[in-house]
Amino acid sequence: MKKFLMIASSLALLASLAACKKAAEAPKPAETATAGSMANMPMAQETKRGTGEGKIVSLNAETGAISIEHGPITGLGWPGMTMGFMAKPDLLKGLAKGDKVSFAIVWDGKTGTVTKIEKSGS
Ligand SMILES: [Cu+2]
Repeated sequence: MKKFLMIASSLALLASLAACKKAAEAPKPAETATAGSMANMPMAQETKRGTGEGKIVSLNAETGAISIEHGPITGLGWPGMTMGFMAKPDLLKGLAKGDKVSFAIVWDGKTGTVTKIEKSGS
């Protein structure tokens, strides 16, 4: 009987240790990719689409280069930052430095290309 109790208590100890370890593990960040074929594509050479909001830091209407101070990019899992994108120059017509915009981009792993951009009211 004594032996049984010892085994039982050491099992309980093991179980509590296991529970401790599990609780201490950091939660994994949630997968931000939306369900569908895109999420199953290999990371390399993957083309991803994202949308975000931000403020135009600079733009060149001739080359289509645009720099946006943007918030988190939905679909790409990017945090907010300031970065440069490329766009068809026509897309940038009517936009100016300082404008708040909402935009959509395609990311090919190296370059973010703006596919849609418009002034956001707020
Ligand atoms: Cu960025």
